[in-house]
Amino acid sequence: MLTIYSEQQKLHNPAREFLGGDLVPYLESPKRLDYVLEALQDNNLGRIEWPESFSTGPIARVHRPDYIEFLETAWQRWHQTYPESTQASPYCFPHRGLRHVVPEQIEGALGYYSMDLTAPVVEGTWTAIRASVDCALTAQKRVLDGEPVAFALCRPPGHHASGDLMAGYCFFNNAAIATQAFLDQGADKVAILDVDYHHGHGTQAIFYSRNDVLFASLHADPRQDYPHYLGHEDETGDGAGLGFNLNLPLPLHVTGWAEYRRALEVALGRIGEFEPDYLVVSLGLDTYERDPISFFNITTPDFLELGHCLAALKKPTLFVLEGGYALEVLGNNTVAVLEGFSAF
Ligand code: SP5
Ligand code: ZN
Repeated sequence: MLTIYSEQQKLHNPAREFLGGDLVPYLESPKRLDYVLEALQDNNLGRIEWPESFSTGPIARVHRPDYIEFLETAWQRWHQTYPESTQASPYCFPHRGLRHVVPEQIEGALGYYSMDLTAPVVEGTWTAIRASVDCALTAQKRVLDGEPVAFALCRPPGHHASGDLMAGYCFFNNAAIATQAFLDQGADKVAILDVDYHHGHGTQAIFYSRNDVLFASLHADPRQDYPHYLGHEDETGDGAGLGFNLNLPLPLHVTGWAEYRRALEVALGRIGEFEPDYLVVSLGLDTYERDPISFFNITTPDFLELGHCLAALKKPTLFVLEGGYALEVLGNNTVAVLEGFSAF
């Protein structure tokens, strides 16, 4: 399987994040890329290529221009205010009853463009998030040009980022940008299947009123885990998009492969019915049984099965890496899905 990867993605390297009331080492670490690369190579999974460089044009099809400009300049603005600081984080947000006007000052602007505290901007963030999008768009282009499947080894991940909000380690929504690129280059319909443990609320929001993109997601019940405020079963789409959003929330602790597979069949059935030209998989490996922040019980052999199930759709497929924080096994779990897909 063809993999697209860029070393520049490592330049986003925040030291810490807020978790459980404390500052802890940043879980979405650049090391994730090394573990996945190493496993791809050890298992001879195929060619690994660098991405092409794309302009911000395809990003602007999904994200607001002022948000893109904000991300490009945020570090420099923060650094002018706090020359000693190594990461920019918001602390105040335009909550219920407050005005949604972009503040002039960087701290206010950071809150305006953030849903939570877990997407800190550092010196290398802009370069890394552009490289991450480049990986997704290069892999997308290969699939468009006839490659049956490609893997975008992306980081930072994207599925929590909406049109103008960063969240949950995500800045630009790689999967959404690639999906929109398929449509802009002639596809009529694209399905996104999000198998990350967390609901891909950014992706859902971006396509919520659209009927040319089916968004289907299996994830931790938002009543029990992040992103807490979106991802319920009754979110089925809006306007023309009604019926084109499928959420399958699953309970923490008791979701193993048997339960997961039943929900997966529902999602795959709906995708089959939709008859997409392309399938984009938001591939999170944080459903793994020993993931440090997640509570499903999916095993490495189950990931192989997952790959099999996805291949049964028989669609040109783009895999985009999202979450997965059990570092030592992240590579093996990723390879399991991709091998399961290829072996079908
Ligand atoms: C891309 C991705 O996987 N982003 C995930 C961001 C999750 N950040 C919040 C983690 C909160 C963990 N709390 C777990 C408590 C469950 N009872
Ligand atoms: Zn996740």
